Amino acid sequence: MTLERTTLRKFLLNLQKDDALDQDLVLLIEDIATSCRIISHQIHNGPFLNILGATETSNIQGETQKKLDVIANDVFLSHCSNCGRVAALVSEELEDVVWLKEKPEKGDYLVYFDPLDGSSNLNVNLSVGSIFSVVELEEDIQTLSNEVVLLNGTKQIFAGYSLYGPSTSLVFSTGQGVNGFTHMIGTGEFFLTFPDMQLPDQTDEFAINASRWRQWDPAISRYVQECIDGEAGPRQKTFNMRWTASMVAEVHRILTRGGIFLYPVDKENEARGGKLRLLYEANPMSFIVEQANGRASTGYQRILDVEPQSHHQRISVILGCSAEVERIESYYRELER
Ligand code: P6P
Repeated sequence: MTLERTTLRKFLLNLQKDDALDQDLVLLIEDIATSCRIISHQIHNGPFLNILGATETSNIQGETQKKLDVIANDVFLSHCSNCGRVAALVSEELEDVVWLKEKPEKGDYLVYFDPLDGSSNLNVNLSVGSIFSVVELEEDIQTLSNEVVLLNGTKQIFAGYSLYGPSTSLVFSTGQGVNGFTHMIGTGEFFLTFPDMQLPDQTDEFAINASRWRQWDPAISRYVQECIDGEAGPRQKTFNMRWTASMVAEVHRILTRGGIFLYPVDKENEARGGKLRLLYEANPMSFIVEQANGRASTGYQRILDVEPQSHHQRISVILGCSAEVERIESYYRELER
């Protein structure tokens, strides 16, 4: 059966043949996939490798780093450096941009990644993921400054994630829809298993950390309350709720069966701009969700249009089935009026 399946390499070379993908980007995506294979192996053998604990260090976010946060970051750094066209790397785990070239040129790549998202799930054997995206420089760079990487999400030419769950999924888009692959233990191959992922227009499932309800703004409170009111309320249907504390797992579930994910700015996190980071969490996931016929918004504007002010900037994230995201946007507009 597997002989009839499409490997990642075959899929990418088919895109390249159609001139939809540059050879260098094919190589970079393969290196990212290799990083995901290595991280998957580390995670699934974590208890035997003494790497599930925390380190003594914190990252720029002030979060205590797990040993696997550091390992995953190093894996991405080393593999994404193979491609001669990668000019810089932006990682959630590193304070500053990592420059690989003294004189970056037009056409070089910037790689943004969260090497291990949701790592608080590691010690309890729940899903975690990696998030990554690539932007192509539109001009030669004269000065290596952090500001160079502050490009909005519409500039992405590739975005994807790897979900380390019961199986390891690799899902990405190069702007021609969304396709998902599953890692076959043993052969190490990624085979195409979720071709052309599309979000349904409607859903009856929402994902939010409900323990934060006291902090929510009225638009979010209204939306969640109406979901909970179910058939007796204005939505006139029953909703289900999920929360896995892993954005990658939430997005994969939403891509697979629909839904909406909410991590809005609230009274507790508004001083920091929210919880999730724009460049290497919200932008890649928004690119993927839009490519799958969904919508991704701050509540006030399309996430991909947000002009970054700093490379670890946080942002409000509401993404998933278009009708649900549009409903919340309408609630924010009503509040403004
Ligand atoms: P909370 C993981 O730390 C993360 O960045 C996302 O993957 C996840 O959706 C969210 O934070 C979980 O946040 O408030 O449940 O800890």
